[in-house]
Amino acid sequence: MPGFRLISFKRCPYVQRCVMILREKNVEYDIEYIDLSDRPDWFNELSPLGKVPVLEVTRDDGTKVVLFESAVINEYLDEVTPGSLLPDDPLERAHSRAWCVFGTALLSDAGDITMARDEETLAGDLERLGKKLDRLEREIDTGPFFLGAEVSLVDAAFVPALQRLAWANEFHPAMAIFEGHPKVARWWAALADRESVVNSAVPDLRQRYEAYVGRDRGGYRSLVGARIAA
Ligand SMILES: N[C@@H](CCC(=O)N[C@@H](CS)C(=O)NCC(=O)O)C(=O)O
Repeated sequence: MPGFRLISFKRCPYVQRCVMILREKNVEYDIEYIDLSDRPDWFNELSPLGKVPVLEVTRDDGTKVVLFESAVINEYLDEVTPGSLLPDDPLERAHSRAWCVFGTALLSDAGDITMARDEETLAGDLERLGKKLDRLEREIDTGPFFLGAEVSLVDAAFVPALQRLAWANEFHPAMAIFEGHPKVARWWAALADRESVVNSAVPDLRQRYEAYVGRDRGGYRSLVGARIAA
């Protein structure tokens, strides 16, 4: 097995996806945290897009390959470890990958609602999010996970979005994010306490997230952030 060094930023949702899969697959790895607001030179050199996650893979002969993009990293990790977290059938596999992309879109919506600074913006963001959650609700079958009984790469793609939506919902329950979406709520409930999800980020992720969302942003505070600060 090659050596794995994952470069992370403590609050990064995309890195969480990769850590979850490393843990689901019982892979040994080193993790190194950087400060994205003060990027070390070696990171600028290493990361082609200047983003985390980056997975530096050391082959048995000592040569290294740098992978980037959470979805690409996860597919690679899945391929080189026993058992597959994607369906065998090419069409079903493509369908799963498509839903991983949907997970990224949901993460973007979750970011928008946590950062909305006025009620009008928040209402628009919530409407857009609601439509996505309605669609997701129709897509989930028997659960408990997206593809059924077993965790898959699709679950990993959604974990950061579902986690942040659950937090936003607590701070601002009027959002009622999971109301009318019982399957999505059950799905997150099945994932939330899983070891790979709990340990997908640093233990104080939630405090870091709260500090970030609640902090003064150029004289403004997001509505969710204001609830945290209150
Ligand atoms: N599509 C990328 C997104 C990664 C990403 O945006 N990471 C953020 C941190 S959470 C980052 O490194 N941002 C720094 C930048 O954009 O300069 C993935 O899935 O890995």
